[in-house]
Amino acid sequence: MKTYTIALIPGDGIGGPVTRAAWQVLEQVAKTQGFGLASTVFPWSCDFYRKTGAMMPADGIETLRGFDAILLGAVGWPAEVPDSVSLHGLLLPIRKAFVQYANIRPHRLLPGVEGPLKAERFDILCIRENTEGEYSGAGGRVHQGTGDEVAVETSIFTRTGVERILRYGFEQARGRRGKLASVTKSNAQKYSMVFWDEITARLAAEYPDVTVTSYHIDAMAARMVMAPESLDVVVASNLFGDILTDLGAAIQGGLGFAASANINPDRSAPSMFEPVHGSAPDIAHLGIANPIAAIWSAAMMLEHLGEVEGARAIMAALENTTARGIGTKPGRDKTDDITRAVLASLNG
Ligand code: GGG
Repeated sequence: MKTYTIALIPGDGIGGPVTRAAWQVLEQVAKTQGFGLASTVFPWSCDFYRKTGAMMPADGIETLRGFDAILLGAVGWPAEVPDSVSLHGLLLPIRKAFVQYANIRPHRLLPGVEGPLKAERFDILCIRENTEGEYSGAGGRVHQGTGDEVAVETSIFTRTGVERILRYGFEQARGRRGKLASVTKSNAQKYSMVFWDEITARLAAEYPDVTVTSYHIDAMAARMVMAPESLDVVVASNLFGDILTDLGAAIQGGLGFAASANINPDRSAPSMFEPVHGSAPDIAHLGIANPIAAIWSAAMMLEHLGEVEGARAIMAALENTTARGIGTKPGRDKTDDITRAVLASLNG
């Protein structure tokens, strides 16, 4: 029997309960599908930072490298640790060190979930560049605290980075409905984004079966609201992808439904799976975090590991659960009740 080693990083706030829910579902699927799962829990979080002065130990990346995959909950506790410290101390280093350059975020309505739009039939796969661009961390501040203070933050776009994320997008589009939307702001950002557009146009010649359209980020934001059904695969830079996928989450009913995968397509290091949402300190102790995004992310993990039937079983159980109206309204149902309903659907 194949056993997968999974690093669990629950993180902060609602990260704990939603990761526990996802793990319960995974364990049950493993039993029925005949594969094994071995977890190691890492307490890396803002609490860990408070105790040690770092979000993870100095050898954290090397510790994770040996695992088949990483399942993460949520990171951030801004009342005690600045978000810029927690994000740059855990999530971003993992994505960069393990070359998880493709951040995949599916946006569609699960049955029974009411989104804010009239359009109900959309199925968008957002692909966010995940290792460079606006989140490269290149910059600095001088003359701090004086009237002459200067802050500079530089986006870095490399040919390797842009080409590989676009190529990944073209391949995904080829396996779906054959449409790729490439998102920039090349009228205003005339170096990096024009570079991105040029690479899109060059690659398009290699994929004559894929229909490519370039959009500016502002037009794409409007399109995702006005005509989401017209979109298939959407590829964007790190920051633009981050923002668009919160919009994607909103049109699919809320962050409680937005799953994501940080993929290393070459499989040279583990990939990481996490709900799009953060730690939600405002509801962290209420027991009402929606575990659906985390469970959906766990299904994406199984698919990546090759356990396609297991992934399908989880998605069917999620759809069965929401179709019965469970977990469909933010804050109404308890995390444990939603999890129990998913587990029951898996059994049924
Ligand atoms: N579920 C992971 C998490 O805590 N996300 C919150 C967040 O701020 N993420 C930033 C990012 O995805 O770049």
